[in-house]
Amino acid sequence: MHAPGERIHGWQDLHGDRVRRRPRGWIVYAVLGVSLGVSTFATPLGPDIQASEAWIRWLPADLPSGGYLTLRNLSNEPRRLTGASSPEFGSVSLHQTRDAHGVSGMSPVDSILIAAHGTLQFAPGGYHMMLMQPAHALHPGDHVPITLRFADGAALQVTFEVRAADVVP
Ligand SMILES: [Cu+2]
Repeated sequence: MHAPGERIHGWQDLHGDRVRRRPRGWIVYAVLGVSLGVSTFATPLGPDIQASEAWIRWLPADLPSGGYLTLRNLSNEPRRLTGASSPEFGSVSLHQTRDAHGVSGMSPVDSILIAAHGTLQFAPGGYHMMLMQPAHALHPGDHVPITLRFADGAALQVTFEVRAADVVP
């Protein structure tokens, strides 16, 4: 795989044009232990959560946007995702869309467990990040940083690509 230092490099240019593109499509490499500006919270477990296919469904005007990605837990321990935040949104929350008695609705979830060596997929119709109060108008093609937080104190910054709503990834 890749050295930890190389992974760190992948999300340095959060708003720039140099978001890395790899042969198999763009993959956002994740770094654990970068936490909230409080280094004592960092958990030096290495990059054992890998994020990929991170995108935001663009919607016009001020409608809340949904954020989606795939997280792979490469470690031998379960990891619990407890929240997310972004300088680009006043509010980021974990949501789940569910069918209840034939009616689709969504509700906030406190946390999501990712099993050891498991995969958590956020996708329309299921888990998503509810992104509200954007600091700036978003446009398809923009790149937005979102920091994911885990129960063990680790944090993971991921760059999301804004895509038009009718584009199926
Ligand atoms: Cu929602």
